[in-house]
Amino acid sequence: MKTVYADNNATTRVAPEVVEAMLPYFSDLYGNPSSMHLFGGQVEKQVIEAREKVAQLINCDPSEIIFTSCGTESDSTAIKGTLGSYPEKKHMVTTRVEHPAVLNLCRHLTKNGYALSELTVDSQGNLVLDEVPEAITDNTAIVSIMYANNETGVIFPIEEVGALIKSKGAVFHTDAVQAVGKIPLDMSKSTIDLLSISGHKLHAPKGIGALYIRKGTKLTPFILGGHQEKGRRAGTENVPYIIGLGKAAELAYKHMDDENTRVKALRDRLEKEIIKRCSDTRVNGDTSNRLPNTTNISFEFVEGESILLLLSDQGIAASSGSACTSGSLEPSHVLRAMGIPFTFVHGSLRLSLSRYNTEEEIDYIIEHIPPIITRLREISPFGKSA
Ligand code: 7TS
Repeated sequence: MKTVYADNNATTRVAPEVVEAMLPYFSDLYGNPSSMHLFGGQVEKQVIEAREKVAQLINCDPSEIIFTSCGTESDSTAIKGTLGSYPEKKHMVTTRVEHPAVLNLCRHLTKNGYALSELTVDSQGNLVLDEVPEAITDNTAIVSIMYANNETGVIFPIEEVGALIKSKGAVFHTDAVQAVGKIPLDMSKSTIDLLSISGHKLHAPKGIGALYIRKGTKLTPFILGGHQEKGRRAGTENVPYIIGLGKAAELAYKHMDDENTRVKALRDRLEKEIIKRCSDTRVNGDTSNRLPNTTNISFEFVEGESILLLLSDQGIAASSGSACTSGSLEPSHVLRAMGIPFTFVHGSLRLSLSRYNTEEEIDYIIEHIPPIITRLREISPFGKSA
């Protein structure tokens, strides 16, 4: 059966070049980079190079990057590590549309004596900037605001938020898991103190991430033990995966233009044709301020889960809301925060592309969606057709 993968915000294919780069580190080059002997020395240099490549992708100094196990660990390290460094401050600021890696953690921390302010978004999914200054007080330890939303792709005005935060003395964290590798980021010109990266969103394997820590930022380690990562994250380095992330970062840097031109054109055509061929649809999120690879479309009078199952029968992989929350059958917290009508929230479909998608695959999706929507509407109590 033909398959088309359009769920790249959930995870990506590991690039063949990444697999190739990693393989020697499972066999011949298995040393521990901290070891004094030749086996250690052989891999130490490559770990340094991988760190340089990740640093290049966001234009920071390599010493400002630590490797973690995933985006979630980077988020936890940033938030818990900051709270640990400022024990006198008991307030956090985030947004209602964060990934659960941030939102569930912050809400959990409110049970441990912390106060939380959750900023809202407008109907286009854009951050309500006016709320930022009043949300931050002298008691605010950390402001954690995602760079780009995983469900809609909407990009937040991070530097404008940063400018408002700086005068208040709070640490500024951004979960940039969906932005890194898709749009250019430049830490040399930024107000960001901490930035989370996840390998499996940019064609590295699952199980590797990174955290950017601006020089001079106070951060209590989340995992204590050995002296790895200059004492900022203990545990023997996951050398093969670090090499993989380095290679993926190098490729993402090289393919950035393609992502912003060819992939964007594929996404735009896909979205336009679906909207043209299906009635009672809407695009969720500000179409002029989005990641180049993501579209989130709602089909009124149908269930997103049913669309996914029928698409899957045709070999097409997509997502409704976020895979991380879909297990709970709760409608998307992101679309609800945007105030999208209930009947549209339930029929939402996220299609997220990558540099591996082709024109032919886009044609295949365009061909299969309208009959699926017609079929589902025919059996729905509303009796609508596409
Ligand atoms: N932050 C954001 C913005 C994300 O989109 C994800 C994963 C994470 C953190 C977690 O990263 P991980 O490396 O720990 O997996 N997002 C999704 C998604 O949108 N669908 O499935 C996973």
